[in-house]
Amino acid sequence: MPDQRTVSVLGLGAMGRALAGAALRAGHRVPVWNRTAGKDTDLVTAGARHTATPAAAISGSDLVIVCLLDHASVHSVLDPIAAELSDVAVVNLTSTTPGESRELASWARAHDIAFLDGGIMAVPDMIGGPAASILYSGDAAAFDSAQQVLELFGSAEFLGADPGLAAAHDFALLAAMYAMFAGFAHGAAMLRSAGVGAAAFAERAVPWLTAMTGSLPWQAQFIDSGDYRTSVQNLHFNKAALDAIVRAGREAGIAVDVLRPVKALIDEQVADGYGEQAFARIVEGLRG
Ligand code: FVH
Repeated sequence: MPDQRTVSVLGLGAMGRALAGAALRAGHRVPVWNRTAGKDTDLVTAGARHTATPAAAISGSDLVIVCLLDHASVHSVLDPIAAELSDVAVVNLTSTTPGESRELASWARAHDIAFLDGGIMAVPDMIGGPAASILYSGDAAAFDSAQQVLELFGSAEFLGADPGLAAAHDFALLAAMYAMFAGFAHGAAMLRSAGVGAAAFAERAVPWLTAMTGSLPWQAQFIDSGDYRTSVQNLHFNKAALDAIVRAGREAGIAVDVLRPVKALIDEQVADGYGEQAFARIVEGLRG
C-alpha cells in the first residue's frame, strides 16, 4: 500500500459506518469510536480497530473524520481531546449550519487544529459510489493533503477558505429538495382526492420536474443580475396560475399550506408594483 494512512472515524451512525467502510476498503488503517457500544461490529470484522474513547481513536491519526448528530455533539466529543488534536487535520462531516461550521473552525484555530468542514450530498448507501458528492471548505492545505482519502467517499470539491461555505451549499441544496418534495406531496394529495395514486403521479412528475429544472440557469440570470425585466411569464401570469392552483386545492378539499408561502411571495411583489417582472423576483422578498 503506497499511501496507507490512519483515518480515524468518530461517530458510527449510518453515515459514519459508510465512511469508515470506504476508507477500510481502500486499505487504510481505520480506528473507530462510537458513544454507544456495538455499532462497530461489522467494521471490526472488516479490519477496523475498535477503540473505547475518542482519545484512543485519534492517537497517531493522519486524518480525523467526525460524523455525529449535530454541532453540540461535535463539541461534546472534540472539546475534551482538543490538545491531542493539535496539528492533526479534522474533517467535520456532521451537518451543521454555516454559522456553526465557522464557530467550529474558530475553535479549531484556537487549538492549532487544521479544520475542514464538509457537506455530504449523498445518503449512506451512495458513499464510495459515482453519485456521491461531498463539498468542503475551510483549510485549503488540509484539503490538499486529505483529498486522496476524501475522494474515496465521493467526488470531493473544495469551495473556498470560508468554513461556512460547504454548509451553506449543503443547506441551499437541501432547501430546494425539501420544497420540491413538499410540492410533490401537495400534488399527490390533490390527485388522491381524484382517485389517482401517488405512484401514477410520480411517473408523470419525474419527467415534468426534470424538464422544469432546465429553467434554473435562466432564473439564476435574473437573480444574479438583479434585472427582472421579462417578456414572458411575468408575475401577473404566475399570480393567476398560483391563485388557480390554490383554488383547485380548496375544491379538492385539501390544505394548501405548501403553496401559501409561494403565493404570499408572489402577491407581495405584485402589490409592490413588480407584476410585469419575472417570477425569480420573489427572491427579493426573502431578504431577512
Ligand atoms: N444519513 C444521511 O442520509 C445523511 C446524509 C447527509 C449528511 N447527514 C448527516 O450526517 C450526520 C450523521 O448522520 P447519520 O446518518 O450517521 O446519523 P445517525 O445514524 O443518527 O448517527 C448519529 C451519530 O451521532 C452520535 N451522537 C449523537 N449525539 C451524540 C453525543 N452527544 N455524543 C456523542 N455521539 C453522539 C450517535 O451515537 P450513538 O447514538 O450511536 O451513541 C451516532 O453515532 C448527521 O449530522 C446528518 O445530518 C447524514
